[in-house]
Amino acid sequence: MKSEKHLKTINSQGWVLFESQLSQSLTQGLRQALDQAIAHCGELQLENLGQVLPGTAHHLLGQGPVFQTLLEQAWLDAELQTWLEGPYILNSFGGVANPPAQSAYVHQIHRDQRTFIPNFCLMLNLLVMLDDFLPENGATWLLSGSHLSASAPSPADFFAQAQQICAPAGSLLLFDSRIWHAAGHNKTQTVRRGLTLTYSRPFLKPQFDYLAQVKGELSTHLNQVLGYYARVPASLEQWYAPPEARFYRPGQG
Ligand SMILES: O=C(O)CCC(=O)C(=O)O
Repeated sequence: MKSEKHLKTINSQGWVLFESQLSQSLTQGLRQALDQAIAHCGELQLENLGQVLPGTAHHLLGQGPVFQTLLEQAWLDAELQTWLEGPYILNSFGGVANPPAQSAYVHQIHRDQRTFIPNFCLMLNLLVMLDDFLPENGATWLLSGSHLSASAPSPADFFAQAQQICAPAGSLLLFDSRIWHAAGHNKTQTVRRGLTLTYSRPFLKPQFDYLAQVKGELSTHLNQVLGYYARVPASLEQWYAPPEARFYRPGQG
């Protein structure tokens, strides 16, 4: 099975690249919706935090139907299930434009899972490239194998050993959330956009109530990914429900 082969790669180097997966029309729709979301979130950031976090938007589900479409299409579902050993949920759904000549928190060397658990993959990042990722526009730097290490590399060690992951728009980069990484600096005149999703095992609390952002009947996949099968019961009636109606269903880890 292909996902089994990739499992070895992600276990050892911490990441796998899937080039040119999304159609051009989906990629274009996501670019437009991300531009709008960045403008909207920028206004909120200024109003509430007193500053704009350059080129960043958070919790995109609910900020444009195309973001729900992307989730519904279940990209890399087999791989996510293999690496997270069963059903998984969305932990966060953000976007980055990496604007020219600006610094943002994503340029710092960081990892997205703050709690380091050795030998246990709790969360995976899915980076959806919406523009071509190139050395000059700040393709993401990843330090292969660093998901196995508890401590942060020094900047000198990081930039001596890390590599920039370059690929065409529409490519998907999946990596263990323990890996040390950084957005590159954009030295061109145009934005380099990407969506930054994380998926976790269902028992990890998501960063946002994504179920509350969607309306109407959802597919089984979307219910799973948005955490409908991993909710916290609020009454004994909800707790004493048959397995198929439980708030926290069997098989969710
Ligand atoms: O935009 C990038 O290149 C990296 C984004 C990132 O660091 C993150 O989502 O944690």
